[in-house]
Amino acid sequence: MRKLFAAGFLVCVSLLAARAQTPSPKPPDPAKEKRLEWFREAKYGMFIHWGLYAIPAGEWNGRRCLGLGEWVMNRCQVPVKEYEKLAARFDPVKFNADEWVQLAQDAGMKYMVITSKHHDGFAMFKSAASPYNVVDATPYKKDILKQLADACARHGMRLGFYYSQSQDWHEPGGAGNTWDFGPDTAPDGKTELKKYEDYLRGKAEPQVKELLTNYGPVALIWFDTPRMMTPERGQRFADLVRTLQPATLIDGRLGTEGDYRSTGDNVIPAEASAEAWETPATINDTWGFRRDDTNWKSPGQIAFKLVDIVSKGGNYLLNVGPTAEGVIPQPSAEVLRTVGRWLRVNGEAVYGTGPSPFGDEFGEWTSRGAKDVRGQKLFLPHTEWRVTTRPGKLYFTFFSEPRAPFEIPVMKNRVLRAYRLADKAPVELKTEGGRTTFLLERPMLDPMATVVVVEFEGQKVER
Ligand code: FHN
Repeated sequence: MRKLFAAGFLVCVSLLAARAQTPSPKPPDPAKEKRLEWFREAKYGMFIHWGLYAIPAGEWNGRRCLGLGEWVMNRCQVPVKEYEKLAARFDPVKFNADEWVQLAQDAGMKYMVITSKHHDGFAMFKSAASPYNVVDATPYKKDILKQLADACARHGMRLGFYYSQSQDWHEPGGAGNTWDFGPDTAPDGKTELKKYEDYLRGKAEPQVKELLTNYGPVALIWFDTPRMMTPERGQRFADLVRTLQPATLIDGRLGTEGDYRSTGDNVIPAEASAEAWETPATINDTWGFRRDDTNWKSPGQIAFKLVDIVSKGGNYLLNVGPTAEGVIPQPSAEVLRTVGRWLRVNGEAVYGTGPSPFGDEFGEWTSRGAKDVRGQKLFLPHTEWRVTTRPGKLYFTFFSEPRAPFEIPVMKNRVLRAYRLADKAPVELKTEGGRTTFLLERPMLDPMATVVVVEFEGQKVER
């Protein structure tokens, strides 16, 4: 008995100790929530990866460089002296900022984020901090960001800038260029071998300052790959943003806390979460244009991913990779426009909605210990339907035809009525033994995705 008591006491003590170590949830930050308001409403944005890498488009001197288009310099280990010659050939005569913004609007996207400087170090804007920029180093001579910022202002579109703060393969002090400048760090992985501080203070920080000063309101700064970004260094960028444009959002890849969580590339979490988050994703398999990548996702796949993400509380930042001439490849534009047409009819189920109150519809974790390609526990997604919410309403989006009556999960609120969102046609509800079902007409009104709105008594619809 005494032994039992002692064991129980020990368990209690260790439980209490564990509780003491668990960080308590952070108190809500009203300023951050305010900044995030538009982001939570927007749900869907256009990512644009555009730079000198669009010229080689995945090849160097006739050799295919495998991997992402914007990584061509790295993949084919192109020396700076060779790669920078591309600037003399950059003349995107077909670039039309208004057309790009119009496409984003036709696609139903509510914000745009363009690479202002990717890892190759080339700035798509006029910069006093480095002559390696589109105005000073190309025959084109015009500031891409300025044109896009002006067009966005004309069309009422929010604009954000991607900025590679750590990797800069053009600068001896920047991270990432091992083929010209050697490794970033000693084998201990800590001791820095480059003049990284000089690069940060001499180029990256001044350029971020330029971005926040010369282009009007910046919706967000999208930092990336925070190599060697200590919290202190990250904070210097965060301070710049907060001081120059307090309303600008910071993504989740700065190296210190941003305003929202960025998932891995093309990663859609298995579950919903209340914090703000965003999935950056490709429409084919590259970000920067590659001539050989025509693996476009279909409109149905994009629509599913969008609603899947939104039903889990996130945003979808979908990328296009324009050609060196300044054209967004036609097949990708067509996919975007098709999804945009669907959104014009069904956008009420997407913009500004809340996440699913359920979760079972997302899929299930395999019980057999299998791993996915990333080595993570395997999740088997279900793709039949997703649900989003507004006060008093649930929006069920069906991606395949339910063959049997669909049972509305039991909620505390009483069901009032249901209708198809696209044409407002009533959907007949059957209630038996406390269970409410409906049968969706076949073929579905829109084979890509059909939304049924279910209205409930009261505003807060709860399980
Ligand atoms: O290395 C980059 C890559 O080129 C691309 O910009 C993506 C977009 O999320 N971010 C990095 C890899 O995660």
